[in-house]
This record gives sequence, structure tokens and C-alpha cells, in this order.
Amino acid sequence: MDLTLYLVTGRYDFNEAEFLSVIDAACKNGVTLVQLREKELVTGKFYDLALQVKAITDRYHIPLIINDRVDICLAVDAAGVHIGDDELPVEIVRAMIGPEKILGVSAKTVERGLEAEEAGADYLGIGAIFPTKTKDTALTSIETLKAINEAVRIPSVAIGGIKEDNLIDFCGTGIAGVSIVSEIMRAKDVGEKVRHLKQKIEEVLEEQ
Ligand code: TZP
Repeated sequence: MDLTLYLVTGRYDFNEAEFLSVIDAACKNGVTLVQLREKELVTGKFYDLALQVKAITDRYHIPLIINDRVDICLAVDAAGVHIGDDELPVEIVRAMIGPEKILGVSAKTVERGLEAEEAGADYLGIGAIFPTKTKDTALTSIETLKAINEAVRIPSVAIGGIKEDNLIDFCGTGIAGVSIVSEIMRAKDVGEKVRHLKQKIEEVLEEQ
């Protein structure tokens, strides 16, 4: 599992072909993990979309993570699932997906991070670090991000309002990578944006 540059999808007003082509361009140009995050779709449509996204990620040998939906993860044999605060308990999800699949858990506090690790999480998603329009959620400071990283052994990714020009703020925080929605999904040139982000985040991670 390479968390360096983790694309989390957003639908915006893309039609399906446009949405899939953004994911394809992101995969082709260097994202290391893709999370399909769908809050509106009914189950059958989510399943169909997940199959199409998985065909793309498989082509690039990039693991696909499904946001929240254990059933969809199992149905399409995705690499794993990412769960937030209001989902099933982490140990129950681990039991449902088995030992091999990747389990990501959102954490805003040291306590939640430690609990998630204990219950079988493979990585933590920590945020929102910067203000974001993509999700209505409380902010988590860089200090808290560092404190969570120091407390747990599993790797973590930062999320929320992350852009090319604030990647530098993660120097010395101990993260394993960044999760990004709008900066990639809404880029004018997705391929170029991903290449720039990848180069910069690799520089930041080298200095950890
Ligand atoms: N969880 C915390 S913030 C966030 C999620 C899913 C949204 C991040 O989106 P963006 O557009 O990269 O700020």
C-alpha cells in the first residue's frame, strides 16, 4: 500500500464518461491509491460505477478503496474500504472484510487513532487539515496530526483542503501521504496537476 498521493473521488457535475476519464488521467500520471467516494448513488448504481472504476485502477495496478460501503468493496473485490466516524465499529468491519483487504479509518484525535489501530485499521485518514468545500467537517490542526502520527504505528494520510502550494506545510509531520479530492478532480489539466503534486509530495516525504 503506497499512500503517497491518494485520490479521493468527487462527482461534481461530470457525466460518467468525464468522471472516468479524470480517474484514468490521475492513474496514468501518478496517483498511488484511489478511493471511490459516493454519497448519493443507490446501491446498484454504486456497484456499476465501482466496477468501471476498478477496471481503470486494475489497468494501472493501483489499489481501489471504497468509501464506507463494505458490501460494495466485497461485491467488486476492491482492495479495501475506508470508514468514517459514523460507520460500523472498526473491528466489525475488519471481521467482515477479512485480514487481507486494506482498512482505512478517519481519525481526528489521538484516542480515535489508537482505538482504530487496535481494532485492525491499516492506515488513518486525518483531517480536515485546511478549510474545504468538499465536506462539511471540523478542522484538525497540524499539531494534532503530528500527535496522532507519533502515537500510532500505522501510517497516516492528511486530508482536507490540500493543494499544490500547501504541501510544504506537511514537512516534518510524519505523514505517509496526502488524500486529495478537488485539487485533482477539478484541475484544468488533471495529468499535469497530478505530476506536479507527485513531485512535490515526494520532496516533502523525503524530508520527514
Ligand atoms: N474528509 C475530510 S476532508 C474531506 C474528506 C473526505 C474532503 C477533502 O476534499 P478536498 O477537496 O481535497 O478538500
